[in-house]
Amino acid sequence: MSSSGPLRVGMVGYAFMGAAHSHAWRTASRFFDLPLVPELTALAGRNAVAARTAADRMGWSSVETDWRRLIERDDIDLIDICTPGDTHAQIAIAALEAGKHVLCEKPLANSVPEAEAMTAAAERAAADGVMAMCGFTYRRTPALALFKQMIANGEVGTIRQVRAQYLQDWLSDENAPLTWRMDKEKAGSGALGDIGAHIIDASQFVTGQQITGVSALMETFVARRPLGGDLVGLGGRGQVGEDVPSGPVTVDDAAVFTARFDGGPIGVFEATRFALGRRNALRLEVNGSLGSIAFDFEDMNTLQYYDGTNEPGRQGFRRILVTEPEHPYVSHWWPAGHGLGYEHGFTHQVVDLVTAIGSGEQPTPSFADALGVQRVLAAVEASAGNNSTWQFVDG
Ligand code: SOE
Repeated sequence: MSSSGPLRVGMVGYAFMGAAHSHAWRTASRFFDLPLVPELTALAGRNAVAARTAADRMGWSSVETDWRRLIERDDIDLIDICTPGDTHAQIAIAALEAGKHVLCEKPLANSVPEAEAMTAAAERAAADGVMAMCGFTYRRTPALALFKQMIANGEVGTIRQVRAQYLQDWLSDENAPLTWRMDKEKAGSGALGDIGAHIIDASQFVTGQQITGVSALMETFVARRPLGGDLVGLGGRGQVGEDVPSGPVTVDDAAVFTARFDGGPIGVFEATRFALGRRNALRLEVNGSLGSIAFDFEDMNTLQYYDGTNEPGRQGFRRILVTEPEHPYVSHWWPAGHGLGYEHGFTHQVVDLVTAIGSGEQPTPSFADALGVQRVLAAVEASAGNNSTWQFVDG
């Protein structure tokens, strides 16, 4: 594939996700043939000095201190939104109305009405060839992409059960500082929206099925935390005490729920930031009539596969090292066995997005797909707020 010109990107935000996205924009065209070559044209952040420093470090050519200015610029084709959830809707809708493609971090929004407005804007823009995609990046981990292929090939037969966990532990310390990720106004929800959204998307992605209803429990274990956290939410320490200023945690620390899928399977989901010792364990297991597949992001280059059709006495889970050129995305990287990392999912996300834009096709997950996840998040909150009563997913 030969490239037919640049894709000039303007990115809003430059913390953890901004760094991951910048790496992807810089790298994608060096390892994959893309129809358009991404250019890191401008980065927007409110603090001019900090934004300039980040832009220089991450490779952006210019800086704006207001995202609106980014959208006004004629030399920007795509807006990449890496800010907290409370800003997603206004930035994405303004960008789409200005004819800019949009990549928006997950969860799509802080509420279903916002996500619906964004989806409507995306559908209007798509009529003019302007594309929008939500950044559920784990879909682009080769092992999870292979997981989906194996299910589609019938290698587990009829799916009966789905088991999904996203386990982190960075809030286990009650003196870990308060950040925007613990503020409902900014983040929408806590573990549920931040990491639960990933396993909702991943489970629907690999099975090709939608969650239709849930019964949930949510809990906040630490109600107040010391002030002074950074934007990323992973650094610093304080002590909640009489003379140390603290603030309320207004989101969930953990969310668990059972679910039904539209093709028949039942599911169990768990999202927590309090699973001591589990740093980033996004786990997914599917059990079908013929076999099972299991994945754990802490061992992200492998997949466990149990083939129930093997002869008795020879059965057992086998470990597939997902680093072969036959595996999704892998042939563009290193020789077999050399392994990929967290950042490669973001690079593959750019590859898939730019490829779709180049061919005029809708990239996935679309805003409509991400609205579907948002509706599951809302159903989980509604159920947890009503004594775990079964809640159907609207839409
Ligand atoms: C924090 O919990 C976080 O950075 C999430 O926001 C990301 O989506 C996930 O990839 C890693 O953890």
